Amino acid sequence: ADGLSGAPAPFDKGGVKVALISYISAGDFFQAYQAGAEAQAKALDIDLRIFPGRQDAAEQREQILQAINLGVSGIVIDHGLPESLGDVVQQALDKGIKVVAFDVNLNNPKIPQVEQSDHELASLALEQVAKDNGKDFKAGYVYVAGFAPLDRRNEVWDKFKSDNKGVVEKARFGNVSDTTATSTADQAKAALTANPDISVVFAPYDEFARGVKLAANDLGISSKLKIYSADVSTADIQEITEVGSPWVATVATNPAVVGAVSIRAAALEIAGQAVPHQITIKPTLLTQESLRAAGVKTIEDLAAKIPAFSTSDAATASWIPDKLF
Ligand code: SR1
Repeated sequence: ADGLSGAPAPFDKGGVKVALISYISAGDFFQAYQAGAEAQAKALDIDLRIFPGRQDAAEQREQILQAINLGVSGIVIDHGLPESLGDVVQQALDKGIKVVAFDVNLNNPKIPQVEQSDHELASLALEQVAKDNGKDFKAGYVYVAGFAPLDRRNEVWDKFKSDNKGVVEKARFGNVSDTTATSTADQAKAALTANPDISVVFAPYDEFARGVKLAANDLGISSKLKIYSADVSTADIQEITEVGSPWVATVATNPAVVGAVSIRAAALEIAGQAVPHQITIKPTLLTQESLRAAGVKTIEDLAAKIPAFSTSDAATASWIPDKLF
């Protein structure tokens, strides 16, 4: 470790240990988030220890204790179940370890919370739903309670339904696991078969949307269904823009940028510099039509066209390199 010239201690010496502890590692969003965190850590000469997430609350607790024993200066917690994390996170804070939370509400004034502005994300998606379908339709909804971003998006869906009584939620399903898309596809098949009048599915997580699209394809109903989601990846762009795709819009940030912001927030905390308690990265609406018209095929194409997909001004400082992608 050589350190960063002009950086405050301990980054001037380099090799600062930081742990990234995820609840979920599978899927495009989480892989890109981790890649962004790794790129930012490398640029800061951070020794990043990555603990893979297997949707296991007990294992995530254990990983936090392991990170404490490794002598890390900071821990980034990426998703998780708040009720199982409070006491071990407090142990880390008591040892002077800085903690940053992404998409898990740890409700502690000492812990900066990173999120993708989920209320705005869901609002943009549902505005597009209303624009394309009016306010009188039968809907399917994919949701799993207990995940902070999904719970925030759900608040907006609830309000959308109560403001628009012609929108009827006929079926609700969902699953978060290491096979989210295929398990959701099985549930979607049953829901769409039982409710053939569903014309819109709000699936605010790309793995959910991929599952619903698979089901629509298997049932041969892609032409009479419209799917609206959150998140984007190169694979998602291909699925959205392919001929006849029912996946017509998504609202997203670049997850790699979110990963980088999370590491920068931890670095600022470790350096004793100010970090806002709430750090939000704003999402962008991406419709099938706009992606096709702009010839966007990859996340890199998006980064070239939309500044928010290449960088964010959240949690920056003059000593932190932030041109990573
Ligand atoms: C299970 S929670 C999945 C969501 O977490 C991140 O906020 C992504 O946007 C994804 O939709």
